[in-house]
Amino acid sequence: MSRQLQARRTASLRKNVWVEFTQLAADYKAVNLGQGFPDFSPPKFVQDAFCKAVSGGYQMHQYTQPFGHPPLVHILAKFFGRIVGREIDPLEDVLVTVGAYQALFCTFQALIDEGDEVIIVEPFFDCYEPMVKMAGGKPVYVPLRPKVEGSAVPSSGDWVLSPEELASKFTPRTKAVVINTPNNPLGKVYKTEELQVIADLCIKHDVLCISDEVYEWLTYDGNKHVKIAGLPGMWERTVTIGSAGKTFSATGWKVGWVISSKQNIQYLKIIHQNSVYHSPTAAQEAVARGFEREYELFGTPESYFQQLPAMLHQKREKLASCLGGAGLQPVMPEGGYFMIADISSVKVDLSDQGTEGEPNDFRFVRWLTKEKGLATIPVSAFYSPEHSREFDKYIRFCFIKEDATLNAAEDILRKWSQTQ
Ligand code: IK2
Repeated sequence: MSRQLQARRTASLRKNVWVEFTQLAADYKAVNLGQGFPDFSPPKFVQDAFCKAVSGGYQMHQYTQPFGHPPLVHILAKFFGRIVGREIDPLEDVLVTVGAYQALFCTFQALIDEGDEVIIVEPFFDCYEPMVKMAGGKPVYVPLRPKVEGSAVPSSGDWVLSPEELASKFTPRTKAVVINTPNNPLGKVYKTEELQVIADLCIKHDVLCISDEVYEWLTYDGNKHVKIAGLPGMWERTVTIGSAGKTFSATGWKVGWVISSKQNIQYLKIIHQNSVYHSPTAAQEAVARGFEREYELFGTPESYFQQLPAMLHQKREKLASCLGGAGLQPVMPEGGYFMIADISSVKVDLSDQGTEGEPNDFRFVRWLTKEKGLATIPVSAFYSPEHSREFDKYIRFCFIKEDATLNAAEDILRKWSQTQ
């Protein structure tokens, strides 16, 4: 073909970090603390619900309602209505999507126009940037920065936004701000006061807030997840995104959702019905049953939303102690299932791990995977090119892994520290 093959919208997009590093982990059969998925099964009650759905008659194998399987939209509306303390209309205020990925895609496609500016708080889940660009928007970045350098046990809570810096990013072209709480990769859980600063600016400048809350149940040490949509004046201007993959440890099911006011959701529906039409029926059915159970058990020790963070809390402690032992300074996450660690005190020769000028963390992660058999993710992939150099001294570990996997990682780190 002699004519231009590549559509312009793909031309300025960066290489996707998951493609290279997931393949590298597989090629080197590394202990994988890289990509964020559990290496264990989802809880039995949702697995049983899925099996029951699959053997439950022809309807579960056919199309369901395009904007969400009826039992799922009803329970999502009931569940989240109780949390935000308002009536949520299951048919107008909820859209079920193919994972949170497609929820994000629909949001940017439906609400961002050519030339709109979208403020993205860094570090950010990497797909926000290409999705904004594919919609014709312009990403504008503002980083969380650690406020206490060198504290004994650095915490993700020490990473904060400067209200002045954030305010300076708003212009008449700003259409939306994107936040992620609990944050991937940092684990920061925004406090109400921090969300209020963002909310006040959104209201002042008449801007939307896109709030990615896929790790909402995973908080530690008494930190509480707060929904910005629940703050005064924010419901109409907030688009809240969730994921059954993260909620029920079933990332392969690809069920996600968006909850917002009808005035926003109506436009997301246009993108959704003209792209994927709906998320698989049986998976939606199983997620609905999972939420129905959790609705009844909410706040009790039997609730999976209590049990999963309790289990992850122990894994977080285990990982933090073995990283520290190997000279990698962890930043203790308040939420989510990732931990970043500072690699600056580790001295290794990275000269043959990629091209000169590439961020240090990319080269370090290649070295760690190939030479030590431990797969992780470079943190600068979660930053814009303008800020990535400032943060390329960190790598990310995923701790939603079997204890056997974490033990294998601990062994690698222990042996390595003995040779340092
Ligand atoms: N939003 C955030 C913040 C996510 O972390 C994810 C999933 N990412 O996990 C991969 C990793 O970081 O290793 C998503 C959205 C997408 O969620 P879903 O799997 O429901 O599409």
